[in-house]
Amino acid sequence: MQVVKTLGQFIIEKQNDFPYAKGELSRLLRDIGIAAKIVNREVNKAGLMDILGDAGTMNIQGECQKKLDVYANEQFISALQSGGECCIVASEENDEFIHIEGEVSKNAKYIVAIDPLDGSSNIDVNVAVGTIFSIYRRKTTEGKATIEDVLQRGTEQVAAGYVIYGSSTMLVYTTGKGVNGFTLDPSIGEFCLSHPEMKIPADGTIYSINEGNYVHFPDGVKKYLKYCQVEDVDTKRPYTSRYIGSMVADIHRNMIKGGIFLYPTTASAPSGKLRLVYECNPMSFIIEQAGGRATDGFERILDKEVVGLHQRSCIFIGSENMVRKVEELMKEFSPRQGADKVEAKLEDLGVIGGID
Ligand code: AHM
Ligand code: MG
Repeated sequence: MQVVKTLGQFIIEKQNDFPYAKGELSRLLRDIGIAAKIVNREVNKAGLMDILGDAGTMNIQGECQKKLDVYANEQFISALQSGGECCIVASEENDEFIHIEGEVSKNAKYIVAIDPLDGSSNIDVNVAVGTIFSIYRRKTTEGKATIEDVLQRGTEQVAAGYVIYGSSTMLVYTTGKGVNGFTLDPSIGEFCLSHPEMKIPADGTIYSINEGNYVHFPDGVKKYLKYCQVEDVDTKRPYTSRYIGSMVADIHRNMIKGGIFLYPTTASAPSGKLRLVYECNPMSFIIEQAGGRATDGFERILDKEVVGLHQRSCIFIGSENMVRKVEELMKEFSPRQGADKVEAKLEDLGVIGGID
Protein backbone atom coordinates (compact mmCIF):
# COMPACT_ATOMS: atom_id res chain seq x y z
CA MET A 1 0.00 0.00 0.00
CA GLN A 2 1.30 3.43 -0.93
CA VAL A 3 1.81 5.65 2.11
CA VAL A 4 0.69 9.25 1.69
CA LYS A 5 2.65 12.00 3.42
CA THR A 6 0.67 15.15 4.09
CA LEU A 7 2.10 18.66 4.18
CA GLY A 8 1.49 18.81 7.93
CA GLN A 9 3.39 15.55 8.57
CA PHE A 10 6.23 16.63 6.28
CA ILE A 11 6.62 20.02 7.97
CA ILE A 12 6.86 18.43 11.42
CA GLU A 13 9.39 15.87 10.17
CA LYS A 14 11.53 18.60 8.62
CA GLN A 15 11.57 20.62 11.82
CA ASN A 16 14.45 18.40 12.93
CA ASP A 17 16.59 19.97 10.17
CA PHE A 18 16.72 23.06 12.38
CA PRO A 19 18.09 21.89 15.75
CA TYR A 20 16.98 24.96 17.74
CA ALA A 21 13.62 25.37 16.04
CA LYS A 22 10.69 25.77 18.37
CA GLY A 23 8.09 24.98 15.75
CA GLU A 24 7.14 28.58 14.95
CA LEU A 25 8.11 28.40 11.28
CA SER A 26 6.34 25.05 11.00
CA ARG A 27 3.17 26.60 12.40
CA LEU A 28 3.49 29.54 10.02
CA LEU A 29 3.76 27.22 7.01
CA ARG A 30 0.82 25.24 8.27
CA ASP A 31 -1.26 28.46 8.54
CA ILE A 32 -0.39 29.38 4.95
CA GLY A 33 -1.39 25.86 3.82
CA ILE A 34 -4.78 26.23 5.51
CA ALA A 35 -5.47 29.62 3.90
CA ALA A 36 -4.41 28.20 0.52
CA LYS A 37 -7.09 25.49 0.80
CA ILE A 38 -9.77 28.08 1.50
CA VAL A 39 -8.62 30.26 -1.41
CA ASN A 40 -8.54 27.18 -3.64
CA ARG A 41 -12.17 26.49 -2.83
CA GLU A 42 -13.14 30.00 -3.92
CA VAL A 43 -10.95 29.96 -7.04
CA ASN A 44 -12.68 26.76 -8.11
CA LYS A 45 -16.04 28.47 -7.78
CA ALA A 46 -14.93 31.54 -9.75
CA GLY A 47 -16.86 30.54 -12.88
CA LEU A 48 -20.08 30.50 -10.85
CA MET A 49 -19.75 34.21 -10.04
CA ASP A 50 -22.15 35.15 -12.87
CA ILE A 51 -24.75 32.77 -11.54
CA LEU A 52 -24.27 33.55 -7.88
CA GLY A 53 -23.64 37.29 -8.28
CA ASP A 54 -20.77 39.52 -9.41
CA ALA A 55 -18.17 41.05 -7.15
CA GLY A 56 -19.79 43.73 -5.03
CA THR A 57 -23.26 42.17 -5.16
CA MET A 58 -25.08 39.71 -2.89
CA ASN A 59 -25.11 36.04 -3.84
CA ILE A 60 -28.13 33.80 -3.33
CA GLN A 61 -26.99 32.93 0.19
CA GLY A 62 -27.06 36.66 0.98
CA GLU A 63 -23.25 36.78 1.21
CA CYS A 64 -21.44 39.71 -0.33
CA GLN A 65 -19.25 38.63 -3.27
CA LYS A 66 -15.74 39.94 -3.21
CA LYS A 67 -13.16 40.14 -5.90
CA LEU A 68 -11.06 37.02 -5.56
CA ASP A 69 -7.78 38.82 -5.03
CA VAL A 70 -9.29 40.84 -2.19
CA TYR A 71 -10.80 37.66 -0.75
CA ALA A 72 -7.47 35.81 -0.97
CA ASN A 73 -5.68 38.69 0.73
CA GLU A 74 -8.14 38.63 3.63
CA GLN A 75 -7.88 34.87 4.01
CA PHE A 76 -4.08 34.85 4.22
CA ILE A 77 -3.98 37.80 6.61
CA SER A 78 -6.58 36.28 8.88
CA ALA A 79 -4.84 32.85 8.90
CA LEU A 80 -1.55 34.56 9.82
CA GLN A 81 -3.31 36.63 12.46
CA SER A 82 -4.89 33.69 14.21
CA GLY A 83 -1.73 31.57 13.88
CA GLY A 84 0.22 34.03 16.05
CA GLU A 85 3.70 33.56 14.49
CA CYS A 86 3.71 36.57 12.17
CA CYS A 87 4.18 40.20 13.26
CA ILE A 88 3.96 41.91 9.86
CA VAL A 89 2.24 41.04 6.60
CA ALA A 90 3.34 42.91 3.49
CA SER A 91 0.97 42.28 0.61
CA GLU A 92 0.62 43.33 -3.01
CA GLU A 93 -2.96 44.24 -2.14
CA ASN A 94 -2.05 46.78 0.54
CA ASP A 95 -0.12 50.02 0.00
CA GLU A 96 1.42 49.80 3.48
CA PHE A 97 2.51 46.75 5.44
CA ILE A 98 0.16 45.55 8.18
CA HIS A 99 1.11 45.04 11.82
CA ILE A 100 -0.50 41.96 13.31
CA GLU A 101 -1.66 43.02 16.74
CA GLY A 102 -3.09 41.05 19.61
CA GLU A 103 -2.11 38.88 22.56
CA VAL A 104 -1.49 35.77 20.46
CA SER A 105 1.06 37.54 18.21
CA LYS A 106 2.94 39.53 20.83
CA ASN A 107 6.14 37.44 20.57
CA ALA A 108 5.85 36.76 16.85
CA LYS A 109 9.20 36.66 15.06
CA TYR A 110 8.31 36.38 11.41
CA ILE A 111 7.52 38.75 8.56
CA VAL A 112 5.45 37.44 5.65
CA ALA A 113 5.43 39.11 2.24
CA ILE A 114 2.72 37.84 -0.04
CA ASP A 115 1.10 38.18 -3.43
CA PRO A 116 -2.21 36.57 -2.49
CA LEU A 117 -3.49 36.03 -6.05
CA ASP A 118 -0.94 36.49 -8.79
CA GLY A 119 -2.02 36.50 -12.41
CA SER A 120 -5.45 37.75 -11.39
CA SER A 121 -6.27 38.84 -14.96
CA ASN A 122 -6.49 35.09 -15.73
CA ILE A 123 -9.28 34.33 -13.23
CA ASP A 124 -12.13 35.34 -15.51
CA VAL A 125 -10.89 33.04 -18.26
CA ASN A 126 -10.34 29.86 -16.26
CA VAL A 127 -6.55 29.92 -16.52
CA ALA A 128 -4.15 29.03 -13.70
CA VAL A 129 -3.38 31.64 -11.03
CA GLY A 130 -1.17 31.46 -7.96
CA THR A 131 -0.18 32.69 -4.53
CA ILE A 132 3.45 33.61 -3.81
CA PHE A 133 4.86 33.99 -0.29
CA SER A 134 8.16 34.89 1.31
CA ILE A 135 9.12 34.58 4.99
CA TYR A 136 11.77 36.57 6.89
CA ARG A 137 12.87 36.56 10.50
CA ARG A 138 12.39 39.93 12.16
CA LYS A 139 15.67 41.80 12.72
CA THR A 140 14.74 44.35 15.34
CA THR A 141 14.60 42.92 18.83
CA GLU A 142 12.39 45.37 20.70
CA GLY A 143 9.02 47.04 20.36
CA LYS A 144 6.96 46.87 17.22
CA ALA A 145 8.59 45.45 14.09
CA THR A 146 9.50 48.17 11.60
CA ILE A 147 10.07 48.79 7.90
CA GLU A 148 13.68 47.67 8.48
CA ASP A 149 12.30 44.19 9.22
CA VAL A 150 10.38 44.20 5.96
CA LEU A 151 13.02 45.54 3.57
CA GLN A 152 15.49 42.66 3.74
CA ARG A 153 17.45 41.29 0.82
CA GLY A 154 16.22 38.09 -0.81
CA THR A 155 19.21 36.23 0.62
CA GLU A 156 17.70 36.71 4.11
CA GLN A 157 14.56 34.69 3.33
CA VAL A 158 14.05 31.77 5.68
CA ALA A 159 11.34 30.22 3.54
CA ALA A 160 9.40 30.88 0.37
CA GLY A 161 6.74 29.14 -1.61
CA TYR A 162 3.94 29.32 -4.08
CA VAL A 163 0.56 27.76 -4.58
CA ILE A 164 -0.65 27.09 -8.10
CA TYR A 165 -4.39 26.83 -8.63
CA GLY A 166 -4.32 24.93 -11.92
CA SER A 167 -5.63 21.67 -13.33
CA SER A 168 -4.69 20.47 -9.88
CA THR A 169 -3.69 22.62 -6.92
CA MET A 170 -0.12 22.43 -5.68
CA LEU A 171 1.89 24.01 -2.90
CA VAL A 172 5.64 24.17 -3.48
CA TYR A 173 8.02 25.52 -0.85
CA THR A 174 11.58 25.73 0.36
CA THR A 175 13.19 26.48 3.70
CA GLY A 176 16.63 26.62 2.09
CA LYS A 177 17.13 22.87 2.03
CA GLY A 178 15.76 21.97 -1.37
CA VAL A 179 12.27 22.27 -2.80
CA ASN A 180 9.28 20.01 -2.23
CA GLY A 181 5.90 20.02 -3.93
CA PHE A 182 2.52 18.90 -2.57
CA THR A 183 -0.64 18.26 -4.55
CA LEU A 184 -4.02 18.90 -2.98
CA ASP A 185 -6.10 15.75 -2.82
CA PRO A 186 -9.62 17.20 -2.77
CA SER A 187 -11.11 13.91 -1.55
CA ILE A 188 -9.27 14.17 1.79
CA GLY A 189 -8.66 17.95 1.76
CA GLU A 190 -4.90 17.56 2.29
CA PHE A 191 -1.80 18.63 0.41
CA CYS A 192 0.14 15.37 -0.19
CA LEU A 193 3.82 15.09 -1.03
CA SER A 194 3.86 14.44 -4.79
CA HIS A 195 7.08 16.12 -6.01
CA PRO A 196 9.88 15.45 -3.48
CA GLU A 197 13.23 17.22 -3.96
CA MET A 198 12.29 19.12 -7.09
CA LYS A 199 15.13 19.97 -9.47
CA ILE A 200 15.02 22.20 -12.52
CA PRO A 201 16.94 20.82 -15.53
CA ALA A 202 20.14 22.80 -16.25
CA ASP A 203 19.04 23.13 -19.90
CA GLY A 204 15.60 23.48 -21.37
CA THR A 205 13.74 24.15 -24.59
CA ILE A 206 10.95 26.47 -23.42
CA TYR A 207 11.10 30.27 -23.28
CA SER A 208 8.31 32.33 -21.71
CA ILE A 209 7.99 36.05 -22.38
CA ASN A 210 5.32 38.54 -23.39
CA GLU A 211 6.63 39.00 -26.92
CA GLY A 212 4.07 41.74 -27.59
CA ASN A 213 6.50 44.10 -25.88
CA TYR A 214 9.33 43.11 -28.27
CA VAL A 215 10.06 46.55 -29.74
CA HIS A 216 10.77 47.93 -26.26
CA PHE A 217 13.06 45.13 -25.05
CA PRO A 218 16.76 45.80 -24.52
CA ASP A 219 18.96 44.60 -27.38
CA GLY A 220 20.40 41.79 -25.24
CA VAL A 221 16.89 40.30 -24.85
CA LYS A 222 16.07 40.77 -28.55
CA LYS A 223 19.27 38.88 -29.43
CA TYR A 224 18.34 36.11 -26.98
CA LEU A 225 14.89 35.73 -28.53
CA LYS A 226 16.47 35.42 -31.98
CA TYR A 227 18.88 32.84 -30.51
CA CYS A 228 15.86 30.84 -29.23
CA GLN A 229 14.26 30.89 -32.66
CA VAL A 230 17.26 29.90 -34.78
CA GLU A 231 17.54 26.29 -35.94
CA ASP A 232 20.37 24.27 -34.36
CA VAL A 233 20.07 20.53 -33.89
CA ASP A 234 22.77 20.21 -31.22
CA THR A 235 21.04 22.63 -28.83
CA LYS A 236 17.50 21.47 -29.79
CA ARG A 237 16.63 24.87 -31.25
CA PRO A 238 14.30 26.40 -32.19
CA TYR A 239 12.92 26.39 -28.67
CA THR A 240 9.23 26.30 -27.84
CA SER A 241 7.46 29.50 -26.77
CA ARG A 242 4.95 29.14 -23.90
CA TYR A 243 3.47 32.11 -22.05
CA ILE A 244 0.48 31.84 -19.73
CA GLY A 245 0.70 35.30 -18.17
CA SER A 246 0.67 33.90 -14.61
CA MET A 247 4.23 34.00 -13.31
CA VAL A 248 3.63 31.07 -10.95
CA ALA A 249 2.25 28.84 -13.70
CA ASP A 250 4.93 29.79 -16.22
CA ILE A 251 7.77 29.21 -13.75
CA HIS A 252 6.23 26.02 -12.35
CA ARG A 253 6.03 24.50 -15.84
CA ASN A 254 9.59 25.56 -16.63
CA MET A 255 10.83 24.13 -13.35
CA ILE A 256 9.42 20.72 -14.24
CA LYS A 257 10.28 20.69 -17.95
CA GLY A 258 13.30 23.01 -18.12
CA GLY A 259 12.97 26.53 -19.46
CA ILE A 260 13.37 30.25 -18.88
CA PHE A 261 10.89 32.97 -17.87
CA LEU A 262 11.76 36.53 -18.81
CA TYR A 263 10.16 39.82 -17.78
CA PRO A 264 12.58 42.50 -18.99
CA THR A 265 12.28 46.26 -18.94
CA THR A 266 9.73 47.70 -21.36
CA ALA A 267 8.68 51.25 -22.29
CA SER A 268 5.83 51.29 -19.75
CA ALA A 269 7.88 49.38 -17.16
CA PRO A 270 11.40 50.84 -17.23
CA SER A 271 12.40 48.77 -14.18
CA GLY A 272 10.41 45.70 -15.16
CA LYS A 273 6.83 44.97 -14.11
CA LEU A 274 7.17 42.36 -11.41
CA ARG A 275 7.67 43.18 -7.74
CA LEU A 276 10.89 42.29 -6.01
CA VAL A 277 9.67 41.60 -2.47
CA TYR A 278 6.72 39.27 -3.00
CA GLU A 279 7.18 38.04 -6.60
CA CYS A 280 10.82 37.98 -7.75
CA ASN A 281 12.58 37.18 -4.47
CA PRO A 282 10.46 34.20 -3.39
CA MET A 283 10.40 32.69 -6.90
CA SER A 284 14.17 33.19 -7.18
CA PHE A 285 14.81 31.52 -3.81
CA ILE A 286 12.76 28.51 -4.92
CA ILE A 287 14.38 28.26 -8.35
CA GLU A 288 17.90 28.57 -6.91
CA GLN A 289 17.08 25.89 -4.35
CA ALA A 290 15.96 23.69 -7.24
CA GLY A 291 19.33 24.24 -8.95
CA GLY A 292 18.32 27.08 -11.29
CA ARG A 293 19.34 30.70 -11.63
CA ALA A 294 17.65 34.12 -11.36
CA THR A 295 19.07 37.53 -12.30
CA ASP A 296 17.94 40.92 -13.55
CA GLY A 297 20.47 40.57 -16.34
CA PHE A 298 23.25 42.16 -14.32
CA GLU A 299 22.81 41.12 -10.70
CA ARG A 300 21.54 38.07 -8.85
CA ILE A 301 17.93 38.83 -7.84
CA LEU A 302 18.47 37.65 -4.24
CA ASP A 303 21.37 40.11 -3.79
CA LYS A 304 19.42 43.17 -4.89
CA GLU A 305 19.06 46.03 -2.46
CA VAL A 306 15.49 46.41 -1.24
CA VAL A 307 14.35 49.96 -0.59
CA GLY A 308 10.61 49.83 -1.19
CA LEU A 309 7.83 47.39 -0.44
CA HIS A 310 6.44 47.56 -3.98
CA GLN A 311 9.78 47.96 -5.75
CA ARG A 312 9.94 46.47 -9.23
CA SER A 313 12.61 44.44 -10.95
CA CYS A 314 13.13 42.82 -14.29
CA ILE A 315 13.83 39.12 -14.06
CA PHE A 316 15.38 36.26 -16.04
CA ILE A 317 14.74 33.03 -14.17
CA GLY A 318 14.90 29.32 -14.82
CA SER A 319 17.30 26.69 -16.14
CA GLU A 320 20.86 27.67 -15.30
CA ASN A 321 22.39 27.54 -18.78
CA MET A 322 19.51 29.40 -20.39
CA VAL A 323 19.75 32.24 -17.87
CA ARG A 324 23.54 32.37 -18.32
CA LYS A 325 23.03 32.78 -22.07
CA VAL A 326 20.77 35.84 -21.60
CA GLU A 327 23.26 37.33 -19.15
CA GLU A 328 26.01 36.87 -21.70
CA LEU A 329 23.97 38.63 -24.41
CA MET A 330 22.89 41.42 -22.04
CA LYS A 331 26.51 42.03 -21.18
CA GLU A 332 27.47 42.18 -24.84
CA PHE A 333 24.54 44.13 -26.32
CA SER A 334 22.96 46.05 -23.42
CA PRO A 335 25.79 46.74 -20.97
CA ARG A 336 25.09 48.96 -18.00
CA GLN A 337 27.79 51.52 -17.66
CA GLY A 338 28.46 55.08 -16.48
CA ALA A 339 25.33 57.24 -16.47
CA ASP A 340 23.23 54.25 -17.55
CA LYS A 341 24.28 52.39 -14.47
CA VAL A 342 23.28 55.25 -12.16
CA GLU A 343 19.98 55.72 -13.99
CA ALA A 344 19.22 52.00 -13.90
CA LYS A 345 19.94 51.96 -10.19
CA LEU A 346 17.58 54.90 -9.61
CA GLU A 347 14.89 53.16 -11.66
CA ASP A 348 15.40 49.96 -9.69
CA LEU A 349 14.99 51.88 -6.50
CA GLY A 350 11.82 53.52 -7.84
CA VAL A 351 13.33 57.01 -7.71
CA ILE A 352 12.67 57.59 -11.43
CA GLY A 353 10.52 55.87 -14.05
CA GLY A 354 7.49 53.75 -13.25
CA ILE A 355 4.49 51.90 -14.63
CA ASP A 356 0.81 52.73 -14.75
P1 AHM B 1 -0.46 40.76 -11.10
O1 AHM B 1 0.28 40.66 -9.80
O2 AHM B 1 -1.18 42.08 -11.26
O3 AHM B 1 -1.37 39.59 -11.35
O4 AHM B 1 0.64 40.82 -12.28
C1 AHM B 1 1.68 39.87 -12.28
C2 AHM B 1 1.53 39.01 -13.50
C3 AHM B 1 2.47 37.84 -13.51
O5 AHM B 1 1.88 36.70 -12.95
C4 AHM B 1 2.70 37.64 -14.99
O6 AHM B 1 3.90 37.00 -15.24
C5 AHM B 1 2.69 39.03 -15.51
O7 AHM B 1 1.92 39.79 -14.61
C6 AHM B 1 2.08 39.13 -16.86
O8 AHM B 1 2.19 40.42 -17.31
P2 AHM B 1 1.87 40.81 -18.82
O9 AHM B 1 0.39 40.76 -18.96
O10 AHM B 1 2.42 42.19 -18.97
O11 AHM B 1 2.57 39.83 -19.71
MG1 MG C 1 1.34 39.69 -8.72
